Amino acid sequence: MNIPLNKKKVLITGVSGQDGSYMVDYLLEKTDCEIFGMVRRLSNTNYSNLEESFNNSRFQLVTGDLSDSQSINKVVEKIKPDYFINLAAQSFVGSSWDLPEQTMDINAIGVLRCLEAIKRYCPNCRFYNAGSSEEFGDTQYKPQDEKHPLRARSPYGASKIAARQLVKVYRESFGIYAIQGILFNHESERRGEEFVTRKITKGIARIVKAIQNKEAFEPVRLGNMYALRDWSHAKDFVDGIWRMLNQPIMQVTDGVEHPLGTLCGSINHLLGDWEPKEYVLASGETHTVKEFAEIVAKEAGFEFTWVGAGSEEKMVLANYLNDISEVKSQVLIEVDPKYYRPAEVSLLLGDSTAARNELGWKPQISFDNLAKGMIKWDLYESGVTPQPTESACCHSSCECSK
Ligand code: G4F
Repeated sequence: MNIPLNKKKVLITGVSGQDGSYMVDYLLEKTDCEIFGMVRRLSNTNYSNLEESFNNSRFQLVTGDLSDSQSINKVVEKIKPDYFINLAAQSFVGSSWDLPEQTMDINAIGVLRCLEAIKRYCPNCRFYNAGSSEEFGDTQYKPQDEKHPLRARSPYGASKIAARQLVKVYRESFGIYAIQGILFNHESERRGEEFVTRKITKGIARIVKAIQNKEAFEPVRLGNMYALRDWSHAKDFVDGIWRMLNQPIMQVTDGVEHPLGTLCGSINHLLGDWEPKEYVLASGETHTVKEFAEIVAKEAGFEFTWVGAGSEEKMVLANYLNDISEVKSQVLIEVDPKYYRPAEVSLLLGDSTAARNELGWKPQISFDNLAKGMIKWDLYESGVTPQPTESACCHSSCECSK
């Protein structure tokens, strides 16, 4: 492990996943930090999201495992990071009913292991833990802001609430700059295929390819298409996370806040009565799974109609590039009750006013462009279309003004 002396050091867990890899891209571009990506020692590794980062000497991998405190202690003791961004998790809500203990162990006890390591080896480190709108569960009002009660509907949601409480305890007991953001759904072409957005875009791309090859195809099978989610692009959220980690430290005198500085490092123990805040990151729009599927199918060139209702509802092909005479199957999407969850979070709609006003954060990529960008990417990956042209700044769907 090559440890630099002067530059700020950032330790990121979950670094090969969607959020971790975008965080690496962001930090390499926007800061001069040295980045340590923590990965488990696995025989089957997939670092495809990190391919470009490996060319940068400011990025390196280290080995550690959230389920093993010794390995975390070792990494933290050696690196003594200035920032510790914990993006590793059992992040699939659907699996959390089948793997409740593992979910709790990684998502809650894993956080405790990180906090203990920080307390012991680098108490001035700033710690971010990935929190979730799933903590709001059966929501009481909309849009949901930071004050919304925590009412989990899944073992996953419960594990994130437990982690939030641990982060709070370590912040208040030991003066550690430890926060857990409240992130609503965020997606991209790096999203895992078990999540509904990527499952749809991969599935529709597979169908386009089958039609091109004049082959029959299986439909995409989904659960509850009427769940409402507040979806954004993951790229926008890593910017929000970094802003949350870099709130200026304030000193509270007679109830009034005065800035102490923005540098992390040796001033955390002066937090005193001031605490860093935990913010909601969200687009402020909510859409059904069905709406997402419609945008994707249209972008892929399909004309379709919906037939049936409930578990019989289907998206059926009406036309494809003006000719369906040679198409061998007709159903693009159908419901399979096996994907229904034991308890559903029906409506998520976030209120990120505080992050927008206090951190200057704003998402750049719309829901529509997120869906279109993802299907374009999957059509390319399936070999149906040439590579989408990236805009100068980031992504084919990006709307930012650069
Ligand atoms: O894509 P999903 O699996 O994401 P979910 O459960 O909302 O959780 C994601 O967002 C959270 C933030 O709010 C994160 F904390 C969490 O880690 C994860 O990133 O499901 C979205 C919705 C659900 O209502 C689900 O029931 O889509 C519905 N759905 C319908 N059919 C399906 C399917 N979900 C999946 N995964 N697969 C289906 O076939």
